[in-house]
Amino acid sequence: MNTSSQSMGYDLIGDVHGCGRSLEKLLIEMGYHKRQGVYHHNKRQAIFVGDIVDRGPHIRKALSIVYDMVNAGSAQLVMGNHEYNVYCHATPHPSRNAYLREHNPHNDRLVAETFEQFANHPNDLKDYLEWFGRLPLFLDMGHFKVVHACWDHFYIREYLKRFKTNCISPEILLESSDTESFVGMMVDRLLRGTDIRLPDEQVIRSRDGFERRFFRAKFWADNPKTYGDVVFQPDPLPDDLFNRPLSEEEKLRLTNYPEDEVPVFFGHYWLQGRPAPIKHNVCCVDYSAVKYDRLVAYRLDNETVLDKEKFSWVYVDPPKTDMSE
Ligand SMILES: [Mn+2]
Repeated sequence: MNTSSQSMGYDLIGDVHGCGRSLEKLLIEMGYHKRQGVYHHNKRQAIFVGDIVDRGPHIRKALSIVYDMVNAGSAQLVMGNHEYNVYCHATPHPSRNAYLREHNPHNDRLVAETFEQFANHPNDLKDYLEWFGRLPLFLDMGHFKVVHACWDHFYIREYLKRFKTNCISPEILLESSDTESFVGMMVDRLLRGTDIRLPDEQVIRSRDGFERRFFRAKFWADNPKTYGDVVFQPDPLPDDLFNRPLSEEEKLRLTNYPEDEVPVFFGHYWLQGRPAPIKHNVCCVDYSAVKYDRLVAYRLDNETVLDKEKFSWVYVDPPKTDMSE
């Protein structure tokens, strides 16, 4: 892991989700330019928090920009749950007659755009899958940290002890397909965050049409007492659930990010509106680009207290007749 270049600036870029044209606009706006066909910046490096794929109209373009930048050293990418899903959806289990991730209508739907857009480019997809199989799950850069959804000290310490690397591998991905295994639980925690099951078999329907039996919870809540203290998702909880006390068991499932830690950056949570840090050391850079809000970057220098003036963004326009994003 790179801790040597504290003088270099870093641009932490939120979930792209196939908004390839908007990504290009954001990079140009931040002073990146093409050298031998690859975007780079003389004094800065881009760090993508994952979820380049799925949902949006220009997934191939987005992937090729990020892949080329990572290979040239002008960017880094941590794995998002969508890269994980695509990899596991496409990879047969070596000993069972199944894929690493079950094919069913819900799972198929989540990865549909990616496979459709690569239908005529199978070799490119193969290269990207190979790459996904070796991505870092998290980055500890010394003066800041990056993960797709949840920085969990316990899992990350254990992972480093066990595998001596921050990267995933095809072998580890195979193990993770057993959701009860250590790696299965870790991947779920880091890439999807903590969640709490709704009591009494309740179901809420989210705005994107999926039925949810869980709600997403913060990993930075201090001493939370109720569901309302930890809920962190675009869909609000009904009042009775919002005020419901957390059980001791539910509290144990949560994790916490200490106030005195270095800043942590992540995506995943579909924020909207004008970007701002969540806390002085906690920053989500996912502002719902693919739902026509903003593709956002936090431009980090050496500050330890994050500043709401240090975001850059481009608005993502709804499609017109020419299919622009
Ligand atoms: Mn996402």
